[in-house]
Amino acid sequence: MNLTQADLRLAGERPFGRMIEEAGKSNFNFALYDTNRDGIVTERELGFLIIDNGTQRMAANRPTTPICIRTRQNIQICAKLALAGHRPALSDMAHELSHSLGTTDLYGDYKLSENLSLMGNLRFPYVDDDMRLFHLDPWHKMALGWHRPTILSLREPHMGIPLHAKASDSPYNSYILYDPARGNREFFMVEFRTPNSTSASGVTRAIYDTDVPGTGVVIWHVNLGSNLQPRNLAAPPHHVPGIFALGAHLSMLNENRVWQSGTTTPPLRWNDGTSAGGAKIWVHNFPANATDITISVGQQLTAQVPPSAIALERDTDRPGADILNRETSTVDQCAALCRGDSQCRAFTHYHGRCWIKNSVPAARPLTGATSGVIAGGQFENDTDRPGADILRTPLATADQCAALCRGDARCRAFTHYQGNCWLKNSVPAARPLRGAMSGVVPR
Ligand SMILES: [Ca+2]
Ligand SMILES: [Zn+2]
Repeated sequence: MNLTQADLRLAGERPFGRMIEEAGKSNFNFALYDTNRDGIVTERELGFLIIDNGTQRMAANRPTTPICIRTRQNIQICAKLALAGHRPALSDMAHELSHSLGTTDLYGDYKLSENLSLMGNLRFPYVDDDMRLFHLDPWHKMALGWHRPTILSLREPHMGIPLHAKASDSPYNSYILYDPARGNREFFMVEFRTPNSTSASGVTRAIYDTDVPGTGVVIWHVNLGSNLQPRNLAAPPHHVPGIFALGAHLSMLNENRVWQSGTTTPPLRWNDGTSAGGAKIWVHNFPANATDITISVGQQLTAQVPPSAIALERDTDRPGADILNRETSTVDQCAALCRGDSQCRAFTHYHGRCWIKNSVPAARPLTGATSGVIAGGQFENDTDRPGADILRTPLATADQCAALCRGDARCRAFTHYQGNCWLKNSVPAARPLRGAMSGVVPR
């Protein structure tokens, strides 16, 4: 046994080396856990949590390597070991055990992840036997292979996205918001956190993420290095971890970073200060005991047609259905005129004049004319249009639901609610429904 106390201890804390030696001498059958039968037990095969009776609340994770321990059964232990005193916080033990799986600390001077990730500044070293516990941040869940988020581009608006706080894995447990031009090392992750959980009997109880400080959306800014591990942001004299939860502004540092019902973020910004396309995140209203909510992402968070939803048609006229015509020098001005009129469904710009239309007349070739069709119609927030269903299908966003309706000649209206899309062959009366988005498609 070459291992010495000095190999493993935190400065003068405890005889880690002795504890591990003793474990190796025990009759515990480590060979049972050498699943790939290479004579070595690693942290991929067995989790080690060593609790001593000498220290109180300290916790750490130390590898046995480069020196490995040889056990009585002539098996080597070359593993990461979670170490704890006998009265540590539960979160400290979970934190140290997770290091054996490869998690990374997200500490920082501003406590940006405090109480929102097991890897943040969440520890309670001054309280004996503290039982508070939080989930890992969504990046760690993804990195560990526990969860696959839904990926959305910040280049397009996404209206009415379902977001689920459920213990079971769902594609709507978190989203990655990214800019294709920016690559895969800097992006945002969005999740819904709540201490509530709906049981089979429908009773809301605090069993999921019990001690998260508030109910709402947590927005993570993720910065990775070339090894795709969190890259700490050098901002001397302060330290900011590579993954941190966004507050509304700097004055919110050290405050609750849960975005509550009905709140809207300022435009998201990248670390170099540039705007992420002006995109904001809008948390739709939700009741206090919600476990499923709805958010939207985009520049315009009101019920407006997003500018990108206009499909331009070159050398095309759409004669008829005119509600207004006016001189405009550019197609953009004509499109803006249409967007600014709630009745406008299409427009044609020709020889410096703009016609806006309250329906979408048939297209005809006309050299020099540019037409445009409003793709989406207006979204009706928190609105259901029950009945007249011709199709129901799971779809992540209300945008996709609207597109499905536009592509189906029978469809006159749609409702998107909790990740499902209903298409309707008439326009049923509107009824309020929190989290639902409906729309009427002009035909
Ligand atoms: Ca092995
Ligand atoms: Zn740690």
